[in-house]
Amino acid sequence: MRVVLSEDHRAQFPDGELFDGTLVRPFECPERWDHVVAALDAAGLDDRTAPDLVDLDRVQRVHNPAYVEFLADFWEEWTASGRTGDAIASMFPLRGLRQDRIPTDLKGRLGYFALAAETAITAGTWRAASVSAAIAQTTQRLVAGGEPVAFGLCRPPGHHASTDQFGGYCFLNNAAIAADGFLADGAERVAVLDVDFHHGNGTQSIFWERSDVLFASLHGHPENAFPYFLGYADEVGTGPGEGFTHNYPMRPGTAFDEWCAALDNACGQIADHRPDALVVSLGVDAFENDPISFFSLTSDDFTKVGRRIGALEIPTAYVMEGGYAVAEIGTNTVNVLTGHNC
Ligand code: Q9C
Ligand code: ZN
Repeated sequence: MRVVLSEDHRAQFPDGELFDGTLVRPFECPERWDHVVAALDAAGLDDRTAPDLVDLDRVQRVHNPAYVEFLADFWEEWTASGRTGDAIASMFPLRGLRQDRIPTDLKGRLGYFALAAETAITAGTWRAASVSAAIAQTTQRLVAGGEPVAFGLCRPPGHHASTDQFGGYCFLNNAAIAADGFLADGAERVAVLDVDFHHGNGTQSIFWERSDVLFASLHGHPENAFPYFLGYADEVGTGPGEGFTHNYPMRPGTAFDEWCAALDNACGQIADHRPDALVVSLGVDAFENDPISFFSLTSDDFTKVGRRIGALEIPTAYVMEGGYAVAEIGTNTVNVLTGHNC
């Protein structure tokens, strides 16, 4: 299996994550990547490829150009204004406030494009996020070119990023960029399967009105889990996209039997869609010991997840999303990938 990766991910590592009233060491940390690489090494998955340069025209088929410009330029403006710390949003265009005006003030602009306050923009954010998107693009291109399956070790993750919002550790929606890349390369139908513990709100919103990209997500119930305000079962898409979004919210303590039944349903819906390609948002934070999640999948369960996805026999691009049990993230991720091929 081809694996696409880059050391440039290290550029994204904020000084702190806003958590329970203090700044803690970010859960989304560079060692996550090291543990995945170590597990790939141990499993003999050593067919490594560096990403091509990011294709920004394709990124802008998914993301608002003003948002991309914001991400690319913000840090320079932030430091030019005399600030030295990371940029954390604290005011957002919420209920009763205008959403049709982008402030000129930097904190106003930051809040306009932010979804949540735990995710800081740092000196290296654009570097890491754009390379992460490039990894998704190269992974997609390998699969479009005939590889039956490939893995993009994206970091930072992407599935919470919408067309013009960052948050939940995400800046550019790597999975959506890959899915759209398949369409740009001639696919008629694509599916995105999101098995990260958190709802893929960004991916859902990007494809909400479209019938060519089916989106299915298994996640912690929004009454109980981030991102809280999307991911209910009655969200099915709208207009031409109606019936092409499928949500499986599940409650705290959900174990593999129930989770796997949802996966099986989602896989049936994906098969019925007859996609030319599949993108998997591969978060492994459904793991029992994940520090910020509440499902109880075991490491062995992840092998079965890969086997179920592989049984679809659809050309598949896996892109890394979450997973914060750092010591086990490698085993869990690689178990999915090796399960896919057996
Ligand atoms: N009390 C991904 O897995 N908030 N993002 C956590 C915990 C943010 C997760 C708060 C979680 C974002 C890609
Ligand atoms: Zn997650």
